[in-house]
Amino acid sequence: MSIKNYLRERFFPHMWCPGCGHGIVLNALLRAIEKLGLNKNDIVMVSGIGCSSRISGYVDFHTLHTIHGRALAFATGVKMSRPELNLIVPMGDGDALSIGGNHFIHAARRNIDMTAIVMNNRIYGMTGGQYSPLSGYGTSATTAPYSNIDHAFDVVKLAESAGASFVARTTVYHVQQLADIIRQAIEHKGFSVVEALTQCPTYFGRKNRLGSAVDMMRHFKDSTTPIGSKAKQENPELIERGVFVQKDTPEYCQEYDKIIERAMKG
Ligand SMILES: Cc1ncc(C[n+]2csc(CCOP(=O)(O)OP(=O)(O)O)c2C)c(N)n1
Ligand code: SF4
Repeated sequence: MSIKNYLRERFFPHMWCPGCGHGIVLNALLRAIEKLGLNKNDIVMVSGIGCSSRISGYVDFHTLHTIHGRALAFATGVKMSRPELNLIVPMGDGDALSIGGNHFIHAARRNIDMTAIVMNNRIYGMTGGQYSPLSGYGTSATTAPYSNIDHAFDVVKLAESAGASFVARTTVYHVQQLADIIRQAIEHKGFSVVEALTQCPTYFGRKNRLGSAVDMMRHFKDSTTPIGSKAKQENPELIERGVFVQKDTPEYCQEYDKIIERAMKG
């Protein structure tokens, strides 16, 4: 099936600013789905609120555009009632890890089979550039005009320690790797987390004087390296890209089925 069949063309043009990285994530996601040959009727995309969450308007799957920070809770409900469907949950860093941080931890802990894509642009884009938990110490935002004193945390480490059975990170510069990682995440049986570093030139870029969208993408190229590379040993500041965790852990819906079976036997 061609990629165009996965798009809701009537919803275009999209609402993203010129140079926004979110469209690249959409592109990579559709290429991953095309490669897997999934039927669009077997896919449910659940999103919350944010520029990133608007992605659910542009795909011709079953879609739920829900409330800020609660996409994983809605997705859990869908998956528990229709476990045969493929659940994809795109979230901004604010949506996933600020207001939605608790849901993120517990979805990972349960290892429920769905793919969470954290579109990390280090800012609240939709509401005008407030700092997010991933903005980082020393950055600027509309709510941190004299510099942010909150520290960021590592999404990959959080997801891993909370129990996600597939955890990966890459950037929108590395678009082929992004499509490949999303494909692997969808194929994986369990809670999969893909952190996609992406640019918000309108707020994070402008507030932090990072130049154009192209400059920001170049920065993703220069500031990241494959997991375990020699470059990382020489420069520990580099951010690693690739698949960090891929393991077999009992999946929540399957475990729940066993409980039902036990209960029926009395
Ligand atoms: C309960 C609730 N609180 C706050 C908001 C306002 N709000 C909408 S989107 C958003 C943050 C968006 O940032 P992020 O999730 O990082 O996505 P981005 O827009 O950067 O892609 C906030 C605070 C809301 N819609 N609902
Ligand atoms: S405000 Fe930022 S995140 Fe939102 S569409 Fe514009 S560039 Fe993208």
